[in-house]
Amino acid sequence: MPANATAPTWTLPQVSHVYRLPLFELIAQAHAVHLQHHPEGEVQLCHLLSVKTGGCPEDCAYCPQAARYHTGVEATPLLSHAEVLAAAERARAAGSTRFCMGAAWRHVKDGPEFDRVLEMVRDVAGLGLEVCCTLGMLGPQQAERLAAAGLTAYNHNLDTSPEFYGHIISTRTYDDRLRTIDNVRRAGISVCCGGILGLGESETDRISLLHTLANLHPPPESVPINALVPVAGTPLTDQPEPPAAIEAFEFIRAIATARVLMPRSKVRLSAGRLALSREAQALCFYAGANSIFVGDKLLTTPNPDQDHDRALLQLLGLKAEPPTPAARRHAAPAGAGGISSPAGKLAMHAAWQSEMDADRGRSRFRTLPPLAPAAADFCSNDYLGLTRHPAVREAVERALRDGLPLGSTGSRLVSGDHPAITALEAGFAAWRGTEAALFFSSGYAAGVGVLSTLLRRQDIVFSDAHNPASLIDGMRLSGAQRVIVPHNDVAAFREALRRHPALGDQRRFLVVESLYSMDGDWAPLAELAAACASAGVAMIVDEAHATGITGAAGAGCVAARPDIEDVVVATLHPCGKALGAAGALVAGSRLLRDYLINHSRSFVFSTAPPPVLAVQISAAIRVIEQEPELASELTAQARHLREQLTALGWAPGGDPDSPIVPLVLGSDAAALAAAAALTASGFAVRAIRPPTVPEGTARLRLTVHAGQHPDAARRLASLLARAPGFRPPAYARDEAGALRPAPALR
Ligand code: SAM
Ligand code: DTB
Ligand code: SF4
Repeated sequence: MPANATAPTWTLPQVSHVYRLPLFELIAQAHAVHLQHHPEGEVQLCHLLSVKTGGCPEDCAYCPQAARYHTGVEATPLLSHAEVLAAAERARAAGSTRFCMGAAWRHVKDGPEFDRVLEMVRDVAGLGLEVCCTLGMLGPQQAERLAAAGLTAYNHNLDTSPEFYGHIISTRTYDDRLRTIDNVRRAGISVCCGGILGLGESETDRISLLHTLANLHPPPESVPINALVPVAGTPLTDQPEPPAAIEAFEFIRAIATARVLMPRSKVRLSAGRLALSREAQALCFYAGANSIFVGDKLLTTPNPDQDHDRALLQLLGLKAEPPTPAARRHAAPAGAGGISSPAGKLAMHAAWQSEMDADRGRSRFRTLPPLAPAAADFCSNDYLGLTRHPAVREAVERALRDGLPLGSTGSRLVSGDHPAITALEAGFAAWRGTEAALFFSSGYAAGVGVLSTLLRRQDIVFSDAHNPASLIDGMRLSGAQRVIVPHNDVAAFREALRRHPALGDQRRFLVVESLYSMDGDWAPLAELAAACASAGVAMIVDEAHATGITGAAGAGCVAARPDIEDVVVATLHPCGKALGAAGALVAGSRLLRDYLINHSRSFVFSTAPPPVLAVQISAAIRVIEQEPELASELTAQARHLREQLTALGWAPGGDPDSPIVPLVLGSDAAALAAAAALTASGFAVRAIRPPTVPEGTARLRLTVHAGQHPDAARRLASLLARAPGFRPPAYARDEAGALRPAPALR
């Protein structure tokens, strides 16, 4: 017999009566009902994962994932099977017994993506977890396929009352929703259906929603009650008078009423817990809520820290619902079929192999190429040739001869500072014109370390759409709300500032590169800084490709520019490009340096770079200061290569004096073929493919170098012109500088 089959049908006046009982009476009744039907003090922990985020065509006024609203949620492709399985394993290890996968789809379509979701369902179920999906509207056959794959439950919310629904969503009807729920039910999948409070609905609407839910036949086995998580950019939040947050007591009333009306259902205290006090959550549990979503993220919005949840449950004397016997079997220690048993390892290798086979099929499989031949280097970032400069080599050799230790022996906080490193930091700060600098072990460690430290979870960070991975990962790790700004678009940035004001103690940051590695164009730093100055936004600038080749004494775009410097809290200077070494310096105030030494985990927990690296970088900086002609020659080489390509009908990207010269070819295969042909002729050239660059813009990223033979650029261009099958790229820059298909060139 299905759960709730014997539940009474509730009339609207009855529901209204329950909902409006004096609060303590309502909670007492709900608690009593709860004890009759559920184990006392048990809460099911569930984990949510957005397997396909953003880009949804629907217009749900609360939802950050609707494509039509500018919420900063990026549309991303369906996650890989391995990513989902790994997340499910982690969820299970952390005590969740239910794993819910969400996709921002209007409806489920048969096809390869749905096939992949079915595989995910099958394998997550295989871990012994309850599996729930929320994928939008569902037809009868698709529901059956999900059931066959082992789906436990399907989440499809009514969201609000039938009367208020039209104020919130216009692209699908209440009846559409009921049809999906019916299809789920008929396929034998259990129904998870609830709503959101705080959309601006009235008390009568809340009563009507609960009335509708309780009268589904049978009522849903699972009833998520969400409080609106307001997200800037959604119409609900951006209107002149956004709805007031739902009052905690109203929320508790809704939970308690749901418990009384649907005695056997799991009542899930879902989105919005960050805005509920621990005391309010405690009352929800007492009133019959017996499930929460754990993990620091719901689908796209933040959720309480899992340790805090654990502490709260412990404080209240509640315990997590135990895993099913199947899950316990799966979680058995190594040697009994766990991940480190031979079978687990074999399965893991098979999974990696199949993922990489798929990459190969899409021309996405990468191998480490042999060292670029010295002959014609058009791919390295050794812009000034400092990896081979005699003065740098001499400095390194002398230091080693003088007994410089080869390793740093540990992290700087533990092993202490080597004078070569402190000298580099002082020298670098003087060159760059800041109070201080701090040496990180790599550019990636600096990007991740600085951003994850300076940005707080409650902050807003505006991020250029073409920022590199190190910055993206640092921003992600910080948990700050990320607003993606179209590449180098100052007007769009000003508009984003307007749309995302700082509330309360929120801080706002802008994160950009000064010279974009894959596009070869300079950021409009002065204009961006002016916008930041008037809005009280702090800037962080990654000078990876600008350090050593531009600005005062070659120290980058921000150096000696007080108009920009005034809003910049940190500049990042990875040393693997023009400086010809590795590691990275972060420049700024003394306070910044102290703060990073104390809080930046990638600094604190990394072994310090070997002192010889500091000697090498210090020597490289001296060369840059003493030989400014290297940077001038680089600019001349860049202009020369662009002229050669343009004369032959190509449309190289990037700014005229930038040493990075992208030739966008479109498809991965075209870029790979072009790179292979040039390599075969003695040119070191690399194809750059997604995800490093946006889909459909695979390219050759050509770089020029001081000291390069002037004839090399001409030979490269003419080879491109003559090579069979090559044609001028299908992309060119429009007046605004954006890459656009260029049919005239085809
Ligand atoms: N596209 C699918 C659908 O609508 O069925 C699945 C994903 S959708 C994000 C799942 C549910 O999350 C929505 O029905 C809504 O109840 C809830 N939700 C979405 N955004 C929310 C927000 N900002 N605050 C609270 N709940 C939200
Ligand atoms: C539900 O009712 N709440 C969960 C689950 N079902 C899928 C989703 C909450 C999403 C909150 C907004 C977000 O994180 O994007
Ligand atoms: Fe799309 Fe679901 Fe968000 Fe509505 S709630 S916009 S259907 S992802």
